[in-house]
Amino acid sequence: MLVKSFFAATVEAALAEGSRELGPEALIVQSRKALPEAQHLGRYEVVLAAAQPPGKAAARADAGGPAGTGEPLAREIARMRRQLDSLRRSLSHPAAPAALSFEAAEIFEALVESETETGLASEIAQAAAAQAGPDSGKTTLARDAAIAEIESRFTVDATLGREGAARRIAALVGPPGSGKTATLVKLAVVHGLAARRPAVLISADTYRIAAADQLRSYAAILGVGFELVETPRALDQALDLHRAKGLILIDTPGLAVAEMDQGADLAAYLATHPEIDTHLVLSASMKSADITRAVDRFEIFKPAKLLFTRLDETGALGPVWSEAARTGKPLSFLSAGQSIPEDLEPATQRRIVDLVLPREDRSRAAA
Ligand SMILES: Nc1nc2c(ncn2[C@@H]2O[C@H](COP(=O)(O)OP(=O)(O)O)[C@@H](O)[C@H]2O)c(=O)[nH]1
Ligand SMILES: [Mg+2]
Repeated sequence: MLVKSFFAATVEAALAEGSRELGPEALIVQSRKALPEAQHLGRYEVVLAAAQPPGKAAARADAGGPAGTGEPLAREIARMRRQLDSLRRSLSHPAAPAALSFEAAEIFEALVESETETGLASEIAQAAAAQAGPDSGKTTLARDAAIAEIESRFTVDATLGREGAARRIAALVGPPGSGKTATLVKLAVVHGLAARRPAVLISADTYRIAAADQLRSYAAILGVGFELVETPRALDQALDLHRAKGLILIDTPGLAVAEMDQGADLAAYLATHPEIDTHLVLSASMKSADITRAVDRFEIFKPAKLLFTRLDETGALGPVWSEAARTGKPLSFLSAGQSIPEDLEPATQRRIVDLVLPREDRSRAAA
């Protein structure tokens, strides 16, 4: 076993020099900013370990591992190669933290792949590195630390209406086509019909005639009440009229960027009635920056929760939890398809974490 430090102006250069000297199979023990006393040798230090210097490498493929772990050499080399690849890829990312263990670098890479906001991905990876220590081979420890860190950054709240209130009132707001009406019908089935709670569906969507008709038809099929309201005042009256109902769900017009003004009165009404639980409905397949813009734009409604649809249309859930982390708003429900009501599920941290940080064996199998 040969352990050696390589210094250079960049991590990449130090790595390149190290692999030239020790061979491409060399294992990275550590990469960090050089200590002050070694700064004259180069800004970064990469510590590499090799089983033996190249050339002298023995052909005893099933001899004990280089660290004396008893692991067959071939498997050890394959593992080192994966770690090197993974570290190289993540180090080439502009937001990658300078010094990460392999395990933390792999976590960073998985998070970036899930399109988690890079600053957040970097913080999670660093926290995982700090918890698991610099030692390699502690994949589970680092992963558990990363999971705990992710879970501490966002919340879920899969409830409708104020908990404990005699009647539950919820409104769905969001951009056109985000899935408000479809989700509202799913919620009516699960939290109304299935929970034996008398429900009424209210449509405040008077901009598109067909939109209200769609909800009216669903209400008829489900056998629940339906009201179309044109103004916040009419909404107020409808809420009063249906005060004995256990569940009231309010559908709202999908407001495009240029239409936000038209929704100002409704927004003001919902924002000032805390008994109405407003969920902002967004498509998980939207670009991350567009999700952030939509969240900021719909803040006039003061939505309490975020509800994501179209999980079936994206493999990258990073933006979903990054947005929950950024805003501090809990995730309520997740929709992953058009089936009513099967494709609606309560948001759980476990589900989100499983999607953004696939298990080691699963990501390996897929690679
Ligand atoms: N694939 C998929 N389609 C969805 C999902 N949720 C809603 N949709 C579909 O998206 C389209 C627009 O939904 P709609 O509820 O009318 O959007 P709204 O304008 O926000 O009311 C409809 O065809 C829905 O069936 C989902 O989770 N996955
Ligand atoms: Mg609609």
